[in-house]
Amino acid sequence: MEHTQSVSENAAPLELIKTHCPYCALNCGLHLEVGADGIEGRSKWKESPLTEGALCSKGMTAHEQVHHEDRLLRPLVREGSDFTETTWDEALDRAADGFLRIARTNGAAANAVLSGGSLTNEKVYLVGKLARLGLRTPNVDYNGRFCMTAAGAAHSAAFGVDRMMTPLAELENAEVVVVIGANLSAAFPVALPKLLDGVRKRGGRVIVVDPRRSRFVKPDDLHLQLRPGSDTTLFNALLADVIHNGLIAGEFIRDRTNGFDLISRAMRMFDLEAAALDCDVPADDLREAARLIGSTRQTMYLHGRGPEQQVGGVDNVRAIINLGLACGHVGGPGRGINMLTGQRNGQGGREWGQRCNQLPAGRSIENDEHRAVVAERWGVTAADLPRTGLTYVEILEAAGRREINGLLAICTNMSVSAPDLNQVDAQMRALDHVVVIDPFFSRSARHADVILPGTTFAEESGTITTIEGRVVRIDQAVPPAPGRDDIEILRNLAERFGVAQHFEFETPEQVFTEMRAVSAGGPVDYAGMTYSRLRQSDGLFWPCPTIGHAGTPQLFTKRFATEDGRAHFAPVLETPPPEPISDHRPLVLTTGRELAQYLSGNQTMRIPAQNRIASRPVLEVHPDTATAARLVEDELVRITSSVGTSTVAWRANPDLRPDTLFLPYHWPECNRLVAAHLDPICKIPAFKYTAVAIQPAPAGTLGANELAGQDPASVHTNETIRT
Ligand SMILES: Nc1nc2c(c(=O)[nH]1)N[C@H]1C(S)=C(S)[C@@H](COP(=O)(O)OP(=O)(O)OC[C@H]3O[C@@H](n4cnc5c(=O)[nH]c(N)nc54)[C@H](O)[C@@H]3O)O[C@H]1N2
Ligand SMILES: Nc1nc2c(c(=O)[nH]1)N[C@H]1C(S)=C(S)[C@@H](COP(=O)(O)OP(=O)(O)OC[C@H]3O[C@@H](n4cnc5c(=O)[nH]c(N)nc54)[C@H](O)[C@@H]3O)O[C@H]1N2
Ligand code: SF4
Ligand SMILES: [Mo]
Repeated sequence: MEHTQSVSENAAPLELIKTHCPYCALNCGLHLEVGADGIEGRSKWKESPLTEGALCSKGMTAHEQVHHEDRLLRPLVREGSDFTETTWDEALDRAADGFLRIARTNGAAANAVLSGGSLTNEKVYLVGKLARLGLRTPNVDYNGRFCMTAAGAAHSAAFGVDRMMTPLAELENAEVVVVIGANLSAAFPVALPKLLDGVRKRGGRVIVVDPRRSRFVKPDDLHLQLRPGSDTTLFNALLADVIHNGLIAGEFIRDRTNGFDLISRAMRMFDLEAAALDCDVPADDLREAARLIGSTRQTMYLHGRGPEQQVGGVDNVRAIINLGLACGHVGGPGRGINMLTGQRNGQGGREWGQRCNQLPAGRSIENDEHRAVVAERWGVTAADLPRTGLTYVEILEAAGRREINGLLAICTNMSVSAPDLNQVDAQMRALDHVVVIDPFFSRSARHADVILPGTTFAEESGTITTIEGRVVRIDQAVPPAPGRDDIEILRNLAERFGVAQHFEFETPEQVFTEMRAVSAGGPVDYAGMTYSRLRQSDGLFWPCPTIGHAGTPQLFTKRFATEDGRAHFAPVLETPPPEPISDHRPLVLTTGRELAQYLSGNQTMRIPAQNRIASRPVLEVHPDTATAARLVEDELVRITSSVGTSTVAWRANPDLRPDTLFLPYHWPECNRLVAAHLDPICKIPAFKYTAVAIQPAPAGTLGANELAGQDPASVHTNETIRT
């Protein structure tokens, strides 16, 4: 651990611990100021990579969660409808016994693990290992299934791996930037909006593809305000126009890709005017976008969850990739087709084996060579490793059918974040044994039999892989308040499952050393990274195969990671939503982020400064739509979908399409409305498209603002759960 010192107001020396914000994948660097009483504040880490000391309001207050009065400090076990405190040993015994009993009676696959992309790489690795070797279940998946799997599946198929291909600082060399379904002002508020300003100042153009005009969009940008769900049609139209006007990169296509002929033939049938009507975007704007994109090699694409959280999520991303590849927008300065990873460790979270189809270091659980390598390095036989299991929503659905009976949930809060919460509540209730590991009592924890107090970012060391694919370190600032950390909890469970020999780690660094060895030669290679190299540098980008290797910030300069070394085109067509808008439900509800809150809110909703900015869900409605629906200012609105009804506050937003509504997702009111429709390839839920109707809420309806205070599910303290 590297320590520097600073002086606090009363002149007592404070230790400065370098770390990274625990919320979004920008992983802004910061210093925690540690004194005799623990964390006393935070200060700038000016030299931190990419973000250079800047923080959004969430990062400024993130440390307040560490010593928060709501922290779970002692394990809890269910006694009837209450929880009582107990010892670690008793809670761990009860947690493990429940799973062992279920495995004996119903088979190992009747237990499942759901985890999260906010865990450090070390914990992700141990979660996957515990599921496969300890519980011996195939059914382990993580909340990145809700987030990065459409982008991941599309990029892996096209390029061989799924990581941001061009570092974000390269935006300084881009002439055109295409932002597709990403709300940079709310979701990536540091560094990115500023980098886009730089592009504009140099005379470059920003093209935005989004049904909503967010704050980062400027008047001179070209905004294609498309019909929700129509990204594939729109990108096919751009590709057809680029081909028609001879703006493709012929040499690049010939030397470095395959499958273009098929695409090019398919695109000949494509009519831009018809596509423009279909997407509800002016045809001239599409032509202008195609001309801008195709006339420079320096075009960079940034795609967020807008096109991805759809039933055609993977195809939407492939349509973006087809266009970028045809124009040669990869493999060099100022260009790249970049996915914007979301959670703190959304990148590492999908590399280290907590996905149902994956072994560590991006290896496939169905590939016999990959199985053999991991089995050998784990000291087991390949036959011991389970095969592909169910994905997140499928696990919950299997619980509802009582095919899965035991659930270990670490770092995920399904009872706010999964689609169709009415069903999720029933599915969670149908489980016989639920163990939750979380620093705070979550809405999901209401269903737990055992709650084990989890670790906050300041209480552990480890590594995180940032949005760019840069592996960075976090250092422990204070000891874990509950007395043990997540890694120790996982080890304690492993001991009780009889596999202690596979979990003999005293420190996170020892876990990382094993991970490096397991990753050597794999698709995601960390072998050349050490904790001290990570600290001495600005972090290292994978692949980094040897100690002397400088890491790989820019991917695909000469070769793609596919077997043939080429990038692959794939023709795609728009997938219609299973429940399109109709006379009955004429509006599209789309959902997403609020700047001040993070995901299910279980951390940020406990921080007063964040709640002052955003304390309840507020539906955004175009003013014409509000008038047509006779909504009344300052009164509530009732939203009805095919699966649920929610009553919330609303406000007019002229920057939305009139047929589209936007609701921030951080409160349960949102996912009560969203049905569990999944992309058939990657099983991401279609969070961005729900057909709904709105009407003024009947007078006297209990509004969301009251609910947030009263619903015991929304925010818990140690006090409320024991009474
Ligand atoms: N403040 C804050 N920041 C966060 C998070 C947070 O919870 N709070 N979460 C982090 C995580 S995990 C993630 S994944 C990222 C998400 O980051 P983003 O993807 O940037 O955020 P979202 O708000 O989900 O929505 C993305 C955009 O998609 C648009 N959209 C909706 N439907 C469509 C469509 O059909 N096509 C297109 N092209 N666009 C559409 C919406 O209007 C919205 O502007 O944010 C990260 N950052
Ligand atoms: N309608 C709609 N729904 C969505 C989305 C949307 O745009 N619209 N976005 C989706 C996306 S992109 C995502 S990423 C998912 C997120 O879905 P969730 O899995 O619900 O994500 P979090 O709210 O971060 O839940 C993490 C939980 O783990 C705890 N935690 C945090 N760090 C740690 C740790 O280190 N150890 C332990 N033990 N616990 C920890 C937190 O307190 C919290 O309770 O939600 C998705 N749901
Ligand atoms: S939430 Fe994201 S942008 Fe805000 S400080 Fe944390 S890492 Fe940076
Ligand atoms: Mo996410």
